Amino acid sequence: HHHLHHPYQHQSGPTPGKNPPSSRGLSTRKENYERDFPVYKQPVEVGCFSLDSERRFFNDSRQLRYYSEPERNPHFDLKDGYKDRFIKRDESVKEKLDHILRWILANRSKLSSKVATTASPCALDVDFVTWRGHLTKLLTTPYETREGWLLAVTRFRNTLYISEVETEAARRELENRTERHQEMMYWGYKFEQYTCADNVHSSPDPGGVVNTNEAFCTVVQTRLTDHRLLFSGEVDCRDKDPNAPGPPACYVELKTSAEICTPKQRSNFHRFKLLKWWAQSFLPGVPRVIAGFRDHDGVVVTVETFPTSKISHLIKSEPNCWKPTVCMNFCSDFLTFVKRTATEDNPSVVYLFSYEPHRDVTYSIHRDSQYSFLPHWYVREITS
Ligand code: 0WD
Ligand code: CA
Repeated sequence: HHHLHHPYQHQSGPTPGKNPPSSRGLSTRKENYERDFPVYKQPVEVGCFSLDSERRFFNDSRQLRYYSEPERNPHFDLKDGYKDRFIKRDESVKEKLDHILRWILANRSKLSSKVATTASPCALDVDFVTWRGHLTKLLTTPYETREGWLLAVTRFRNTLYISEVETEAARRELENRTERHQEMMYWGYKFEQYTCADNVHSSPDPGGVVNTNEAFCTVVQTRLTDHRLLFSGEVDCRDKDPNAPGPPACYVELKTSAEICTPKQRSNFHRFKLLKWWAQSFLPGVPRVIAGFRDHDGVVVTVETFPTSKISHLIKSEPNCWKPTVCMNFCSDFLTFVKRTATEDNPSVVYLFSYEPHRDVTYSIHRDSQYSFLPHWYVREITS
């Protein structure tokens, strides 16, 4: 094991094929990231988009739903409708950043202070474009001991685009999902149907069809240390009250989780699940996570609210628990590492960053490969 004071190992510049991986990695050891909390600007919503029941893109909030508070002990049956009222998104279609890129093209004027000229290489006034879910994975990396990740990065007009690539292990897991596991993945969407209404004045319709093609996504801009970020994340619903604060403060994240019966289950919930919930909602500034705790038979027995800002205090009693500062400092240092590494500005070049549990982050470089992800329609439109 390494004993480094700095998260970076010595880097002798990108001479592909010559450096062994150990000489150009980024440490993922949590001890290296326990410093002051980095600057993270309050996230601002700059737009939103919707994906309809056929996964078509709309530059508006038509799929935004309204939170309808259930009873504290509702007895929602999450199994209902799995066989006959469920339309599942085709997971074999890899959408990469396409929806975000479509949003950028439709809203380009909002993202550039300057009039685009050939002399100005910075087409967008941001350093990174990605999904919120990819950033969540980065935040939790120093505590992730089970699953690795692959992130493809392309520098184009001085903006770095980050898009996930499915790992071999994830693909195998997807293939080997049991019938029980498939059904359990439906439970989360069914909980949304019990608690979300289509309009301010309507009520949830548990008798309807659950269609996982439908989504409402917020697009937020913020800054982590010296990294200007633009990312999008799916939002489950918003506060019904018209006097509620504006987005993202009115947004609500819905979760389901197994009910907690033993001290061991409680500790695991704090150490693993609350870390993921906190990271996901903290990034876009979603203030509330509402959890439906279900029994082994898929019936929600209690509903509880977790204010995002209180989650990190809740876990302080837990021995060797996670720390928000470690998550944010690792993410900031990873983005610095990406900026230094992905230097060639070329839409068909991919820098592939790889994390395997208990290892450093390493990278490899790929030209015109299967990993290229910026579509021609985007490159053409941005360049013209
Ligand atoms: O291409 C990819 N590798 C991915 C694409 C990975 C993750 C997401 N996506 C896309 C999809 O277009 C989806 O609409 O991202 C959108 C959601 O993005 P996100 O908010 O950045 O993702 P994340 O924070 O991981 O998940 C938020 C919600 C999930 O809710 P829970 O409560 O389980 O965290 O988005 C859903 C899910 O409901 N979700 C997805 N929907 C479609 N495709 C996916 C996915 N791959 N992953 C999570
Ligand atoms: Ca959710």
